[in-house]
Amino acid sequence: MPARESELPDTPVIESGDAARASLISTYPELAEIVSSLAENGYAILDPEYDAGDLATAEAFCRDAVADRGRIQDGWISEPAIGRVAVHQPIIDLLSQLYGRRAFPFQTLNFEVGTQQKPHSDTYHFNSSPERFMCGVWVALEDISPDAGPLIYYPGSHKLPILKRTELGGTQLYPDYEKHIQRLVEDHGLQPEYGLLKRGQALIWSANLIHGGSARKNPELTRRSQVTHYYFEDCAYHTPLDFDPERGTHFIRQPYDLSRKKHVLSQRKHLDEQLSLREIWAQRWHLWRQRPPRF
Ligand SMILES: O=C(O)CCC(=O)C(=O)O
Repeated sequence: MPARESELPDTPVIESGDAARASLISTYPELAEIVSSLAENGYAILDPEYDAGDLATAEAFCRDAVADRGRIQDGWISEPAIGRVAVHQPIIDLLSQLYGRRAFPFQTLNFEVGTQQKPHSDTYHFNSSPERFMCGVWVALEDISPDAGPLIYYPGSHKLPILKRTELGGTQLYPDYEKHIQRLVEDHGLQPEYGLLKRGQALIWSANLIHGGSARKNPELTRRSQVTHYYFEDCAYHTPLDFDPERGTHFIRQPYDLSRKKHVLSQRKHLDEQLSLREIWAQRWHLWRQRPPRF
């Protein structure tokens, strides 16, 4: 990892030019396949060798706690095994190498069944300045059946320009965004692939990769899984979805770094905005809610 701030890249290494990626591969030859898959397709599948006990506990959490609720955000607050999957050091080290800045997990989601979530890019939910320093790591907690509504993603879509909230027409409600993404998929002739992962495998997706949950062909089937969202050090973090068109400002996040167990301040040098009152209160609420994780 680069030691000094001045050496930190402005673009993730995997999304930089050939020279940066070649240099990464010459340092870590074992990463060649992952690097080229992320660069070309915007995703990579691997086995990060999670602890078998943690996978079993996280799966049981999906079965018992998530169950009918569909999803639980930040299950690590009550279940340490979920936190341990999120802070799994080999994944943090790998992401840090692939992006050129230290990665940190800031949110988990656990699912019992397929989400059937419409296609979207995480850059609309969580973006950064410099942009694209965010990714998702989706972990199969059981073997995923094609009929269970597996993850769906569109290889290559991460190369599309990042959509700005102001580019959306209409009332700019979330369904307008989803329609816009559907049009993009059709206009670009993007072809889907499905995440038929085996238990313990993980899929890394780039911030701008279009993905979602496919149809559950067999509603009896479970699709126990965990996704952890990661940001990278020394950026500003924001939520484009909550862009304030009247003020022309982003909603700035102060994400909680699960690996270091503290909030990370958005770096003001990357922004020319002031924090809104809402953001200041959101920050205080997060601090109040913060409790020492047990993992
Ligand atoms: O697991 C899924 O079906 C989708 C998850 C997802 O889209 C997300 O976490 O951004």
